[in-house]
Amino acid sequence: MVRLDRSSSLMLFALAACSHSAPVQMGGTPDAGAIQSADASVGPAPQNGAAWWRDDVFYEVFVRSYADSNGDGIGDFRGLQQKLDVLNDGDSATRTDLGVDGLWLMPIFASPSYHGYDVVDYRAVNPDYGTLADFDALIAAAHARGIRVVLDFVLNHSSSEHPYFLDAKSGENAVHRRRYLFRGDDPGWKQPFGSNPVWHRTGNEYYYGVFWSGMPDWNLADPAVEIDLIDAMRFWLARGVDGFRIDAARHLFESATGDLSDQPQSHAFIKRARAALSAEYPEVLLIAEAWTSLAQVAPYYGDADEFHLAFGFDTAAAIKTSAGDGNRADLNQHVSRLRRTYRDSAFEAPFLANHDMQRVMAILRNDRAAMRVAAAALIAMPGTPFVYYGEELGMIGGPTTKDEDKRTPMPWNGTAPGFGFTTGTSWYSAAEAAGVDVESQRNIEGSLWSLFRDLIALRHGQRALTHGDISQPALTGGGKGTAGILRSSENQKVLFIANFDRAASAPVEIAVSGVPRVLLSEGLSDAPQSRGELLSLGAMNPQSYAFIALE
Ligand SMILES: [Ca+2]
Ligand SMILES: [Ca+2]
Ligand SMILES: [Ca+2]
Repeated sequence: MVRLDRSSSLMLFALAACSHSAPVQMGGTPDAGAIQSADASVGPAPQNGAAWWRDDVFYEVFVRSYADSNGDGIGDFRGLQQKLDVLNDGDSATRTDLGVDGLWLMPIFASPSYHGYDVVDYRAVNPDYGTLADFDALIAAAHARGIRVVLDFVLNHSSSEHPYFLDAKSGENAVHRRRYLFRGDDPGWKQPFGSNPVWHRTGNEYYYGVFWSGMPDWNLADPAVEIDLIDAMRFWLARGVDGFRIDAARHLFESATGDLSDQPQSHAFIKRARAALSAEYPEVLLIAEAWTSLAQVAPYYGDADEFHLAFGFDTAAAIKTSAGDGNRADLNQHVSRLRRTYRDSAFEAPFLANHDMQRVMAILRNDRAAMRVAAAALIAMPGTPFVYYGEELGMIGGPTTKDEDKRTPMPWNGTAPGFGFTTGTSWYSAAEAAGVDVESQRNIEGSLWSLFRDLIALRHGQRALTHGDISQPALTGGGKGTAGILRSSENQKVLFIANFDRAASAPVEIAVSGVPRVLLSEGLSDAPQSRGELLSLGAMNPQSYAFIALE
């Protein structure tokens, strides 16, 4: 029943780029309970940092899996640098690039693991990925194209092979003993997100590691640890890095009684780190990985003095559920909660999936039409969107739910065995379906890659999408899959309307005024008609959507 008419329905009209400078208020209804702000007063939200990211679309890269420049089967800095022109060539007039303006690099520091989330040296790059000079060259090449770069920073824990931990576990009088958490007995605490024990035996004592024994948590209450880690962040900022994605932000501190998430000391730590870093680097961007519900993520905003952005895990779930089920309910309820919970909806970093999740296309069971509506919904959301590498191709990933299968090498062409990722033997192999590669899709009209490019270009040209408030105008008619989101800036309104259903809807009317102009649409059967305070869209085709400017 999937009808996907690509022949005539994709329209894109790029508008002139908007100003990037003026601080702009975000609307939304304050909810003092959720924000936990001392002065969560009604009115404009404060400017939360430099806010350059509000115009940007980010792209998450696993360097090991992106592009291998030297044939050793491992992606590296030079490989990524060689592919930058596919991501953004620095020329807004060309359309041969995806147009993303931010990169989040998963951990690149020295580490014994393939993923890098257990660091042994916070000031050294993983030699698998190249040298520090290669890294510097990558940052310079990214900046030359207008791409900013944020690094994954694992504040919560180190590797159990970190020299400080090797020293600390040697005994009570070790020099670095206080940098980690030891005790003589196991209190029996379990992970807040799982059922594994968090105290790990070494000799006749125990150390704390919320993820596993290979990742001992730092004792962040130790001033030497705080100074060291913030200094390590300075080290990378001085090299030109634009910010950090803070891993496991919920678990920085833990209470003496075993409450292992969202402790007040974690908030205080981030405020101190931000104040210290912002004083020297006013444009720094700090992004929270707080993998929890909207209401529990919201406090990480602080008083616009804590994180600048937080990933929208509930947003990801809502979009995927609505697209997968063909039902608007999840997205509608989520947007309503977002409006009630966030004083500043620009705090959101919406996304569809990341390296810890099964890929979107796997969740959507390879329904490419559902994937396209999901991508459009992502671009309609407030905040700063993130795309996970390969999402723009519809990568499925490997066949299992293990982490490596969520982080498989990027297919650059359809030629086995390396698929353009490597000329050697890939560190990990998982073949995608035919056509799921860059060469088959880049600049091919109708491809998912081209849709992502067009959606990103649309967003860049519409201030209502990058800076606008979000509201949910009343919708009549339609069906279980029809949803409308209105984004409004000072002088611009853009309506996103979708039918997630795999069946056509009844005629739809939505309570917005203005002369409609379709900016980008897919599968829209009738031209939208303004009828006073209502916009009439006619019956909507299965899995169709449109972005409509109201002028
Ligand atoms: Ca390599
Ligand atoms: Ca370009
Ligand atoms: Ca911790």
